[in-house]
Amino acid sequence: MKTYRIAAIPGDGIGQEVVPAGQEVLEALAAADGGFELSFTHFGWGGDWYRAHGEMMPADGLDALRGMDAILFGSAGDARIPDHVTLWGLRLKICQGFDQYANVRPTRILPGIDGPLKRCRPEDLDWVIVRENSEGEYAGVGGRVHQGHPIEAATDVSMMTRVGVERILRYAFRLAQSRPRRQLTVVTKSNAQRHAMVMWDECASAIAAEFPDVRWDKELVDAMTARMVNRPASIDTVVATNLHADILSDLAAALAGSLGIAPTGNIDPERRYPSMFEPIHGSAFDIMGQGLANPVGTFWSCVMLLEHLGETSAAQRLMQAIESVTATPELHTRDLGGTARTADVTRAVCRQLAAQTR
Ligand code: NAD
Ligand code: K
Ligand code: MN
Repeated sequence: MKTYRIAAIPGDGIGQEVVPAGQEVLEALAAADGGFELSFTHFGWGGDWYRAHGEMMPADGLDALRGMDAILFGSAGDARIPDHVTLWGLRLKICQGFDQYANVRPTRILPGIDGPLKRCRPEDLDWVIVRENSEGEYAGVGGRVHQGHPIEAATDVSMMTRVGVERILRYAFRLAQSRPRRQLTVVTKSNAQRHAMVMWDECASAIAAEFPDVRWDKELVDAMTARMVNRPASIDTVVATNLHADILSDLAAALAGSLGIAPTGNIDPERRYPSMFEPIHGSAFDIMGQGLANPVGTFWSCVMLLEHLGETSAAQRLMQAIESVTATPELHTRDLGGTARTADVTRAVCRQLAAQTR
């Protein structure tokens, strides 16, 4: 029987609550399915590791992950350490070290969940946002001179390469092509940012010619936020830069009901390295350690992990179990207006998975 090696990196804050919940659900699924086994390796990297070792993960940490089939991640972010240190020292180190250049973020209004949009039916909001995940605004290029002085200058250079732009656009067109509506919106800010964003537009037009069966359009990122609220049904697949898609996908999650339910995959489409799956949310300092975190975003990320491993039917069964639980108001966590706790939702999903096999 196939055994998949999974790295579990809970990281910080509620990552330490939702990743063990995700592991529990995946193990229940493997037990119920019987077709594959999972072998988890736990990595205690993050803020605590930083306080003990002066870094968020060991220098040779990527080597420890290299042989894994997939990574389940929680969050990088500790209230006592600057956010740019935690993010760059852990999550971005893995994303960039393993060239996980496609960050895929599905959004749907799950059964039983009320989004804030008044006239939006569940079928009107079924999106996938593809985020460029290796360069752009988060390329790490820039610096500060004369730090602390009145003449201080600081830059974060948004560096886009043609190779990087073409590969993410091609990935997004291919993904759009695989979805029923075959529709892609390319988001830029090419009116104000007249170099890299204009290159995006040019690359999009060229690559679109390779996908004559995909309907595509362009939107400026500011207008895109309004379109997401006003005309959700006009959107299907979206591709945008690292920063733009980061922001759009938190909005998307909120429009679908909560930041706590949204999943993501940091994918190396060429499969040279392990891909990493995580909820899109962060450490949630305001609720950490209280058992209040919604684990659904992590569970849905586990669905994406299984799809990536090719375990399609297991992925479908987990998604069904998640949806039957979201459809039950008594199993809604506080972010969804309910009183259920992380452990209640986890137990309910495991029970649902066990019931499916009977
Ligand atoms: P956040 O996502 O941690 O929290 C924003 C709000 O959403 C909070 O009110 C929180 O309680 C709520 N929320 C988030 N996830 C939830 C869940 N599963 N269930 C219920 N409520 C949930 O964003 P933030 O406050 O901007 O960031 C906190 C820390 O997390 C920072 O250090 C930040 O850098 C880090 N962060 C890390 C990642 C990552 O590792 N991928 C992503 C985002 C933020
Ligand atoms: K996360
Ligand atoms: Mn984000």
